[in-house]
Amino acid sequence: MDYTLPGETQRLGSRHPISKTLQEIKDTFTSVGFHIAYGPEIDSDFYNFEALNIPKHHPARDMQDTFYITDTVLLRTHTSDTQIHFMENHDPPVRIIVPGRVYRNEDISVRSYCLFHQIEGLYIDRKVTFSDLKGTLDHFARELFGKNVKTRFRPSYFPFTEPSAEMDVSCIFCKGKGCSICKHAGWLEILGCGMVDPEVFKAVKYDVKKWTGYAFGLGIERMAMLKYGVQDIRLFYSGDIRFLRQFK
Ligand code: 2NM
Repeated sequence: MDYTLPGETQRLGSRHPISKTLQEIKDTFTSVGFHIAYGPEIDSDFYNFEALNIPKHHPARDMQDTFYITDTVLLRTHTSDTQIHFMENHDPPVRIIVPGRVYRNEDISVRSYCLFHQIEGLYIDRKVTFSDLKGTLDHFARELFGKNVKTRFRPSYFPFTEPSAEMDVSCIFCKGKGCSICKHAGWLEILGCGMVDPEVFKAVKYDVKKWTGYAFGLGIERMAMLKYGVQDIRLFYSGDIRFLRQFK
């Protein structure tokens, strides 16, 4: 035995940036009282579309956007399907987030991939207001991007919420001054949200006179790209060890 020989170095692995970002976002919501719910990635068009007030001829239902397994069975395009399952099996109040994989049949580019991760949140109780939504999502933005970040809400549209909004944060790269990443807007869009449409409550047989709620959804890859300055979404799925090593 030659004790003077150099030892064999052990290479430590590192957690994937998507796992890290997911964990961080889950922690910020569980610390204010949300529970985590999981559901199937293969689901029926009732849970993925119908119960969410997405009508039969909506473009999102098109073969071009959704991977169908049969006429009525598909790969979920968002994790809201699991919120429908949850509401069917639990009476309000509801405070859940649903993390998971979702699938979209889109052209692959630096911004979009056929598979990505989402977290959607759902909060239902008596007399829930848009202020409750703003307070919670403001808190979330500051936890994730720092306490000096500013937020703004812009009106938007989703079939399952009314009113609906998109939330922006002041650009974390230029502090709102304008740069190439925020396309000189000073703001970055980070999530969609709104007050749950009564049509959704009807689909799960909740009393629309008694219950109100808010919901939101965000893409993990997008958050991770902003947080770590990653320019191409495909890098997360490349398995390239040189990319992954940077997240030690
Ligand atoms: C979003 C934006 C706004 C949403 C709505 C629901 C449900 F199940 F309650 F209807 N879940 N998630 C929602 C609302 C998702 O993603 C951009």
